[in-house]
This record gives sequence, C-alpha cells and structure tokens, in this order.
Amino acid sequence: MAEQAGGGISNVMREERVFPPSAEFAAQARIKSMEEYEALWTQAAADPPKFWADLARDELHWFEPFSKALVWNEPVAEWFVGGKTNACYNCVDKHVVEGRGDRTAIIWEGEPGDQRTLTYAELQTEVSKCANALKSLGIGVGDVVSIYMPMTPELAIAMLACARIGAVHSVIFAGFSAEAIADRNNDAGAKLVITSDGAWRRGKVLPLKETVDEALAKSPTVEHCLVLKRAGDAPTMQEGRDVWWHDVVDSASADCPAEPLDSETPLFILYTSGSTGKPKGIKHTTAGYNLYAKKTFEWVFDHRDDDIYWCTADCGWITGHSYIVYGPLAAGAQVMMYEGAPNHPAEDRFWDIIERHKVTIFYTAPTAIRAFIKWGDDLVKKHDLTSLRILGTVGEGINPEAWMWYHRMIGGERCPIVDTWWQTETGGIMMSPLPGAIPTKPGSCTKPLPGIIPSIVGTDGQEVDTNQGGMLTIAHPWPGMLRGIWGDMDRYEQVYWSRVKGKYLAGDNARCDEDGYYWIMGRIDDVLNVSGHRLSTIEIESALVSHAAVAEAAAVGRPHELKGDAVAVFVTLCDAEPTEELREELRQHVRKEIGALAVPDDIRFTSSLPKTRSGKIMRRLLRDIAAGREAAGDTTTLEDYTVLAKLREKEA
Ligand code: 6R9
Repeated sequence: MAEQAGGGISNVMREERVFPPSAEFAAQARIKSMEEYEALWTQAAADPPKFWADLARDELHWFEPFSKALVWNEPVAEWFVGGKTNACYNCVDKHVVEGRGDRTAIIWEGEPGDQRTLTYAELQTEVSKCANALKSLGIGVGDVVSIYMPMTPELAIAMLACARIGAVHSVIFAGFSAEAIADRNNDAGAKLVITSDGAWRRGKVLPLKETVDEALAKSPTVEHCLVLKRAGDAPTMQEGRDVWWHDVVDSASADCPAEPLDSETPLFILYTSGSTGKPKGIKHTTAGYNLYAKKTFEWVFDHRDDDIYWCTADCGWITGHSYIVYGPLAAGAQVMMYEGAPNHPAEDRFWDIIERHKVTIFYTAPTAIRAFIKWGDDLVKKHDLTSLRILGTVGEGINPEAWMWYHRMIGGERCPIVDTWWQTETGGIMMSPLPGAIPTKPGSCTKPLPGIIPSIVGTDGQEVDTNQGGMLTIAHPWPGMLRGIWGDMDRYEQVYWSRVKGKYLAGDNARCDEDGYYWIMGRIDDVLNVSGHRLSTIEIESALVSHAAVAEAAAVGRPHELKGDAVAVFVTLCDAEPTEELREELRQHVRKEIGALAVPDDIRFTSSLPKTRSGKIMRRLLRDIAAGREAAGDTTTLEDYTVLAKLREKEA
C-alpha cells in the first residue's frame, strides 16, 4: 500500500489535504492573503480592460502611448491599440536604461558542464549584434524566422533579436524531424532558419544541421540558414545559403536600436498539436503577450530581486517562451538555463544544479517529477536543496501522491507548490495558487489569476453545476490570449469560439469545488463515460500511481457495448514484477480508491508510455491500441516511435 501522508485520500475527487502558506512566507510575499487576492481579482473582473491598461502603462516601455485598452470583435482581440512598444526593449534595454545593466540576466550551464553568465548589458550587446546580422541576411519587420536550436543562450538571443527588429520567430523544438521542420517552414513561409551544428543530449551529439538540411530541401521559402557552432560537428555548409554565426554575428555592430512596433505586431508563432492531424501555428503578438507573461511571472512566482529562478522547460515549448524568456526577463529576473538531460551524467543533475547555483524558484513538469520518484530518494538526499523557496509544475495534472513527494522531498515541506494551468493558446498562466495567499490542495490549480474569468459550461454551452464539472471556458478576453492560427482564421474561430458563444473554449474539462478551487480533469476528449458516470482519466491514473508498485499510468476509454466506455489502463512499474496477482491487486486498489465503476477492465503492463516530446502521454494512440485498432493520425510529435511498436507486439 502506498504511503498516505496526512491520512488523506489520494484521489483527486476526494482530496482533502490543504496546505496554507506559512505566516513567515505570506508576510514577505507580494500578495499576502486570500483577502488581498480576492480584492485584486474582484477589482480586475469589474473592468478587465481598465485593470490591464493601468498595468500596461506602468510595466511596459512605450515609444508611443496607446489610446484604447481593448478592441474586441469576437473572435479578434486587439489590446493597447495605437501604442508602440518592443518586447526585446522591455526584456533587455529597459533594465540597462534604468541602471540595472550589471545585474545577471542568464546563468547558463551546458550539458558537458561548461558555464556562462550574461548580465543585462551583455545581453543587450549580444542581441543587438544578432539583430544586425539578421538584417544583413535580409530579415525585417514581419519576416518569419524558424529557430531550431539547443538550449544555449544563443537560442534566447535569437528570439530576442527577432523581437528587436519586428521579425516573427517560430521556435521548433530541436527534437522534431526534418519532416516536421519543413511543414512548419512552409506553413509560415519562413525566410531564415537559425540552427546549430549539433546539440548535446545525454553525452551524445544530435546532428541538428543535418536534419535542417533535409528539411531545407523541401522548404522553398527559406533563403538562408544561420548556424551556431556548439558541438564541434563539421556540417556541410551550402555556399550562398548557409552562414556561420561566428562569421556574421560576432563581427556585427552592437548598435541596433529596438524598433518601435505597433502593439499588435506578431511576436511569434508556436506550433502545437490539436485533436486532428495538422499542427496549429498559434499566433501571439507584442504588447499584450509581453505584459501578460511579465505580470503572471511576478504574481505566481512571487518574484524578488534576490531570486535565482529556474524553469526546466525547453524554449521549443510555450513554457520556455513565457517563463524562460519573455516573462522573467521583462521582470529583470536572474534566469538559470540548462542545456541537457536531467539524467546526465547522473540522475541527480537537477539537484546538483539547484545546490551549486542556489536556485530559489524551481518550475518543472509532472512527467519529470514521476521520473525523479522512480530514480529514488537517495539521489535527492545527497544534495542541499534549502535554497529553494517556491516549486512549480506545468503541463498536465499532477497526481496527488506525486505532489506530496515533491512537497516533501524537494520542498522540504516548506515551499509552496504552484500548480499552473495554462496553454500555448493562453500565452501565460491562467490559474495557479499565489504562493503567499492561496492555500494549496494537491492536484488542484486552485484559482484564476486577476483578470481571468473562468466559466464551466455543459455541452450545450450553458453554465452547469460547477462541482459536477464541464467544459472550461474563459469569459472575457485577456492580453496574453492567442490572436489566431497562422494563416487560418477560420480554423481559429471554429476550434475556440464556435461551440460556446462569447467564451474562449479551452478544450479541457474542469470542476470547481465548494471552496472555488478548480480541478482540471483532462482534455475534453479524455473524459470517459462509464455506465453514465463521468470519470476523468487523471482520477483513475492518480489512484493507480498511489499504489507503491506503479511508476506511471495512463487510462483511456475503450468502446464497450454495455458501459459506453470500458476503462483500459497502461501501467509502468517501479520495481515490481508484472504478475497476475499484481493485476488483481491494482484492480482492488482502484476499487478502494475510487469505487467499483472505475475498476479497469484491462490492465496492460508496459516498459514505457507513448509521449509527446513535451512529455504529455498520447492517449489518442493508446485509445487505438486499447480498441485493437491501428494507431491512426499524426504521430510526428511522438518522442520515441519504438514505444508504439512494443505496445503493439504485446497485442500479437
Ligand atoms: C503550458 C502548456 C496545454 C494543455 C492544457 C491541459 C494540460 C497544462 C496543466 C494541465 C492540468 C495543469 N495542462 N497545465 N492540466 N493541470 N497544471 O502545457 O501548454 O503544451 O499547450 O498544453 O496541457 O490539458 O490544455 P500546452
């Protein structure tokens, strides 16, 4: 039987443990109490455009002031209309101009152990040089630049250089295939690709430039390729098309003032998979996004000047955009950045980094936390993690038992955990505890941030009994929201605005408990209906993970004549043997944790689960396998193709 801290029930429907911030923590926090949070939220909800306009005036630099906070023609929002600003200026120059140029901006550690620190003034120089190099390659306002790079400072520098001159970056995670890069280049009409010779991953070099070459053979709009030397590979450089970073950036002038840009100038495109095959190019613009990333960063991580902040995401995902680059840098934070894998050279690399760099805020994903749990407590105990004061999670729901482990083992029972719910589309965090104000409940993202008005609706679009749960929508535009799908405004309207009138449809199910706490119950298509009962996949997974033998679990529905959905689960084990007895024990365990209706009909043991490169379990593929169908649809976001083959073999 798994340990049950505090005697609570480890199931997200009946979770009763509550962890208030300590009086000491609250006293020093930006927002110090529930009352203070509620007052701010209520004030914002009364007039969101005014609330955001006041913040925008104070927090961003304006070359020209805006005349109108919001112009809303559903589904098209324009924020801070008439104003001119620049996201790179806000993230870099503003600090230098205000006398904080000597402050550390980026503390970087490469996978092989090399280190580099950049102050805000140094960042300004590097970004300006890179921006001038981009100009020399023919890039200007509105041109799209694909970035396919390892997590080096140059990745952030390249993003900011685009922002500086009004070019639109499209960062492609450096694990995607040539096919995926070409698709994205073509969809966006990219003119330039920035890459590196290679990337370090678990001690080996991934040949990024080779992959880009393959993509460029199918990317007719791309004119040049800018290549950073990182891994010492000697890629082929195509005369006239390819140029080395050290040839054009290092020698460029450091004088390149940030371009004053209209508030709604596109800042970036980021591709994300939808429920159908073709990835969507989510479009974000300059002023609203930048403000939203900055303010949410400050609120949620309670940022202070002496913090060393580390988000373990890759800049290939929205988390890296908003909470490594645009949010923390706009806030003048000291940002830790790490290039490589969490288990290189050993499985305690993260704890080692936290100890050596005295990291105070640590933001990671539940999938990583489950891996840490599997790797064992001894590796954690070797390190001094007392510098930490806040922990965060993002990307999927966190099972209460994983939350408890994070709280105990990493947070020393002292650090508030901010479980942050948001999406590529929302631009920034939408719901999260404010660490000095909102008591946490394991598995709940707690409450909406100021200015965010959630609404839970039934399939008919009408508000429902929120405790029962329904589709999560957002009732009023916010500055960080997406402005469209690149090149496909019809799809934008259809996916997010057509099912529920006047509200943004997030695509997740959620319920809200009697304390006004939100519980995300998985994607709309993840919810099972077993004999007329609504069951979320996370609920069943959390029950399984609370068993000591289970490392990770994924639950999906399988069509069933009588029940509607039968529950099929895929389970990876810690150390235990995959026996028939264990299978029966897990059934009993779920029965005990949730009830008879949730008892899995099928339990399959597997060595790994199919995941996207950002760590989300691809339940769509598991649904196909559970139903005995060929896995159909887009699999280009799958991290490890062999997992599918192994799962299918088991069927045979
Ligand atoms: C930031 C990010 C968005 C989807 C979202 C939801 C899931 C993210 C979550 C969460 C429960 C959380 N999700 N955070 N579910 N609790 N704290 O992950 O963006 O990659 O676009 O994914 O991830 O299903 O709709 P993105």
